[in-house]
Amino acid sequence: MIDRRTFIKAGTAASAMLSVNELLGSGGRRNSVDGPIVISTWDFGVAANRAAWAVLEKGGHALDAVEAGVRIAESDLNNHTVGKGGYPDRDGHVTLDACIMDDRGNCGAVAALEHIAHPVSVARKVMEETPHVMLVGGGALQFALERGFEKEDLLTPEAAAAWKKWLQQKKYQPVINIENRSFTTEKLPGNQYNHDTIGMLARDAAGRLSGACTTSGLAFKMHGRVGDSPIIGAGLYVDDEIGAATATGVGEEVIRTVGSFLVVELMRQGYSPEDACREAVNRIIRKKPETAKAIQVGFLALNKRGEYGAYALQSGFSYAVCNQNRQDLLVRGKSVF
Ligand code: SD4
Repeated sequence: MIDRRTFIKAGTAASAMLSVNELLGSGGRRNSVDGPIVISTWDFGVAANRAAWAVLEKGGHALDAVEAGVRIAESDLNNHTVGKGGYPDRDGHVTLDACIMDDRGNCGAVAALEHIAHPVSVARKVMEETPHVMLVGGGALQFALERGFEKEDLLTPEAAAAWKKWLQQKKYQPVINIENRSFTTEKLPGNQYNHDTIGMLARDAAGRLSGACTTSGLAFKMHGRVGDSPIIGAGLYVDDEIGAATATGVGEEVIRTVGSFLVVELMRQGYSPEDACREAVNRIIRKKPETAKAIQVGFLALNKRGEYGAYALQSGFSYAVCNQNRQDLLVRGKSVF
């Protein structure tokens, strides 16, 4: 795990270490690097970025990079918020949500998918091999099996134990910053954390943008609940003319504000990635001020020039940055509260 001393304040030391070009415009600092870049949410983004970088440094497509990257988080059984090993819903089902989007506006998604360890790859198949954008539940599973994905039991003994412990109290409360290992001491039953979606954005050597987002959603959610992560425009959006954005945190508020689309549209208006993310966070606060104080939502954005930034409701949000200068940077995101 990354020691918190390796965190670098966005826009301060990071600029120096990365030889970042700081461009002032539309009232905000802009961090940018030439060449390929991949950024992703939370601490586990560092390992995921490395897998994406292996694709990018060989001149590969950003789409292949983000798929390879987030699959690392999906495979990590110690991670109880993405893929196999994810915490189940209140009825004991592990249901996964994911989406992927490329530079040409192609996108695919799956929601409430059970028994398949790599939902992002099923989402990519939906994108490439069907006329549709999203498949859900039993239909998504049927499609995955037809495409040769293996049917697995995704509920690990650790996740089952945490669920049983949770059932003793049955109190559902998303807790601020429970997502982030580096900044919180609060944990759920099973000594684990509530939710950590991985959202990843990449620009490849040819300048093409792509993104992916994958999660097991909020731990112990209602059966059938789908968050923002598989919803194009909410959990992820890519517009190759402008930039890309992704979200993490309590998905209901991200869906309400169509958060990732909003961030991209703000960048279209000239906002820096960080300013666009901050404005999207402020939109959540304006719509539901009381709710916003009690939850976490973080946005992460990358524009066509390779400038990146993030903003969250609460402190404690982190994101990982990987480019030709450095592959393991973890940045502490700025926040309103
Ligand atoms: C959801 N946005 O299902 C996801 C959860 C998440 O950090 O991002 N947690 O609402």
